Order: sequence, then C-alpha cells, then structure tokens
Amino acid sequence: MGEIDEGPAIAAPPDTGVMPEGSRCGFVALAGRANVGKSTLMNRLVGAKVSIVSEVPQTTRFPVRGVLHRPGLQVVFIDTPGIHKPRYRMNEEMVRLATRVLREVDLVAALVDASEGFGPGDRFVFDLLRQARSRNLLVLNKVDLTAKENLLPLIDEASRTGLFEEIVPVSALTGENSDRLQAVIAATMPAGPPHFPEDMLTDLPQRQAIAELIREQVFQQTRQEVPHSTAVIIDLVEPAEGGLIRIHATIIADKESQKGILIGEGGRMMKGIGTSARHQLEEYLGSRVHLSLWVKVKRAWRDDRELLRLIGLPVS
Ligand SMILES: Nc1nc2c(ncn2[C@@H]2O[C@H](COP(=O)(O)OP(=O)(O)OP(=O)(O)O)[C@@H](O)[C@H]2O)c(=O)[nH]1
Ligand SMILES: [Mg+2]
Repeated sequence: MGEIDEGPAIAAPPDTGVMPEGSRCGFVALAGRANVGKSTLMNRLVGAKVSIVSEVPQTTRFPVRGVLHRPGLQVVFIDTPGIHKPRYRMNEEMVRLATRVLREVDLVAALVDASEGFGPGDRFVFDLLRQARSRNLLVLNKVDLTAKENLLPLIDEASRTGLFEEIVPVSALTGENSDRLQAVIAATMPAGPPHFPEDMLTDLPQRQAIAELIREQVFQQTRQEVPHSTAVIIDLVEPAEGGLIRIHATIIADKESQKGILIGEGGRMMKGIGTSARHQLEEYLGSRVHLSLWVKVKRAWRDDRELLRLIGLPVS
C-alpha cells in the first residue's frame, strides 16, 4: 500500500478466479460489403460519432473500435472496412484486416442492405463467415428504404445458410429496432470484466481521428475516383494563442487532375472541405480550431507501403 504501481494503463483485473458477479464483456465485429451501413450502425450502437460515414463505398479503411458501456456490460464494437475486390495494395490490406477481425471476436454482426437484397458481394461475406467459424448475427439494415414484405424472402434465404443465430432488421439511420439489436448482442456477451475504462468510447489515437474527420469531408464533398484516391496526413496539432488548436494537414492526391478538383475553381472546394472539417474538429476537440490544408500529389500512393503505414494501415 502507498506505493505507486507503474502497471499498464489498462490494468488487468485481479486474478482471483472469480468474475465480478454478472459482469459481461465481449468483442463484436460489424462486417459486410462496402456501404451497407456498418459505421452508421456502430455510431448508433455506441451513441457517439466514432467512425466516419459517407455515401461513397470503401469509406472505412481500417478497423475502428467503439465501446458501449452499460451497467454490468461492456461491448467493444469493431467497425471494419467493407469487403470488396481489391485493386490496390491499400484495398488488399483493408480486406485483409476486415477478414482477420472475424476470427478475433466473440460475435460477428454481419450487415446487408435490405433494400438491395443479397448480391454476390454479400454471399462472398457469408463464405468468409463460414471459413472463420465465427458466431454470427445477420443485421438487415436500411429497412427504412424497403417494404416489410421484402424482408421475408431475405430472412428465409439467410436462415437456410445455417450461419446466423438471429436475424435482426434495423435502420441504423433512423434507429428503428436498434434497441432490440443491442439487447440481442448483449445477451450473447461472455462473462468477464470490462476491457476499457468507463469513459472511453474509442481507442483511436487523436491524430488519426483528426485525419479521419478531414477525410470524411473529402468523401462527402467529392465524387467518382477522387475520394478513393485521396489520403489525409496530419502535419501538426498544437495549442495556439486564445485557446485555439492549430492543425496543419496535407491531402494527398494520386494525380494532378485530382489535385485540381480538390482545390476547385478559385479554391472553392478546398474552402468547403476546410470549413466543414473545422466545424467537425471543433466539436470533437471541444475547442476552436485553426485548420490549414494543403494538397499534394503523390503518384500510386495506394501501393506505397510507407504511406499506407502513415495513414494507419499496418501493411503485412
Ligand atoms: N436510408 C438509410 N441509409 C443508411 C442506413 N445506414 C447507413 N445508411 C447510409 O449508407 C451510406 C453508407 O453508410 P456507412 O455507414 O458509411 O457504410 P459502411 O458499411 O460503413 O461503408 P464502408 O465503410 O464504405 O464499408 C451512408 O450514406 C449512410 O447514411 C440506413 O439504415 N438507412
Ligand atoms: Mg464504414
């Protein structure tokens, strides 16, 4: 007693062989093809914006953890990159990381877009689940976009795969039925002490979260190939006079023509991205932000290991 214990930041529970009574904690992967609403659902379940969202497929580039805290229960959700056919090393890594997560969790919540039905991309995900031998739920997302009777054939086909313990229709966008999904997930969590401290919603490092919020605006405001061929690097985050936080970031583009689009006529696109990103960053950091953005061209960066590591994709 009285001595400072320099143990790990997240202390392990005392090894008494006895769990705190009724305490449960587990890891749940949100998986599926790109754009089905995995990140939207994670933010809904965690009750905070942890992972970025856009209309553009392949928004999420690495697994992002978000933590749900309830009395006696902690659920660590892992939002994964959408499963897709990779054309660049970056995309190979995205799919590799998402696939690996399936084997590392207590439960996989596989998502499909119920308004589109099952396609080859979804069936490919089902095959991955079979290979991973994971425990799975199926989430039929985007039910706000489809009539209830369209769900029955999907439920029927999904049941016949034998892969899913439960099939839950939800709308991540409106929140419809997300309470029921949360209850179903909670019921499957194993006994165990909480993994993260009570006030921790994500373990994403701050610089990476800042880069993600800027990238979200690039994804929301540009079209076609431009978002996919763009990365964000944080050059500086520092406190400045008047309680401001100064942030310098570089948007990397693949080609000169994309740099032109990112800057826009008279700098209009850059201004739009910068203003919206600054609002998001101010909300996230709880402080006024001075944001300076630059655009640089780095050809074939999506095949460049060093750059991929810099943006948080651990290349194998
Ligand atoms: N109408 C409707 N739209 C949704 C719902 N869930 C997500 N979306 C929209 O679908 C789009 C994709 O959502 P994301 O959460 O980024 O999808 P994702 O599966 O994480 O996509 P990737 O990261 O690219 O794999 C966004 O425009 C969302 O607003 C839903 O329940 N209903
Ligand atoms: Mg996503």
